[in-house]
Amino acid sequence: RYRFFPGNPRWPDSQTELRYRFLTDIQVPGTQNLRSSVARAFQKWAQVSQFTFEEVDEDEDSEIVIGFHGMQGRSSDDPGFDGPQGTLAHAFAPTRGIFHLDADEDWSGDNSPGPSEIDLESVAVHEIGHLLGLGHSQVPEAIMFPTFEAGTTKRNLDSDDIEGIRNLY
Ligand code: TQI
Ligand code: CA
Ligand code: ZN
Repeated sequence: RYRFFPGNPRWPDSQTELRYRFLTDIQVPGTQNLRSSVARAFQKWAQVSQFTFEEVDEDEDSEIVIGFHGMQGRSSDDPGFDGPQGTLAHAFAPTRGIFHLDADEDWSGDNSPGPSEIDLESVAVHEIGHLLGLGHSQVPEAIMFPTFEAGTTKRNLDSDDIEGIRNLY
């Protein structure tokens, strides 16, 4: 079954409109459709919760910041990613609003990933679950189950994910 983070951190009830922006300093091959893949991922959660999500320009205020990172961290408290494979992405619990993608992965922004490619939309749906306050689930069908295979897609919320978000908010 679904889990929350320790202490059940969540976005305040007053904040149902969450804005997000993309950092564009690192460009990654295969991710031309980054914006639409991430927008579709946000829509899955918007459909089953109180939240609405809106992309804003890079120089505007937003609750959520999305960006690629390489092995070099952006700051001293940021160790950076681990190169190809291993960790693909990470996102923090509410209300930090940080969603990083590993720039060194073989990302697929297409409808169907090649055999070794990582489906960006699938990973985004999972990481947005973390951004909203869900930890990992033990239900294998759940988006929040901590296993994902290259070359596959898993883009739709399971009833376990939906129960999780509806119980937190
Ligand atoms: N990144 C891990 C993840 O998102 C990072 C992580 C580990 C984490 N433990 C956490 C984030 C606890 C928040 C809370 O789970 S990952 C999956 C999986 C990853 C993993 O790159 O390993 C997906 C990214 F495990 F679910 F398949 C996307 Cl879908
Ligand atoms: Ca990696
Ligand atoms: Zn996870």
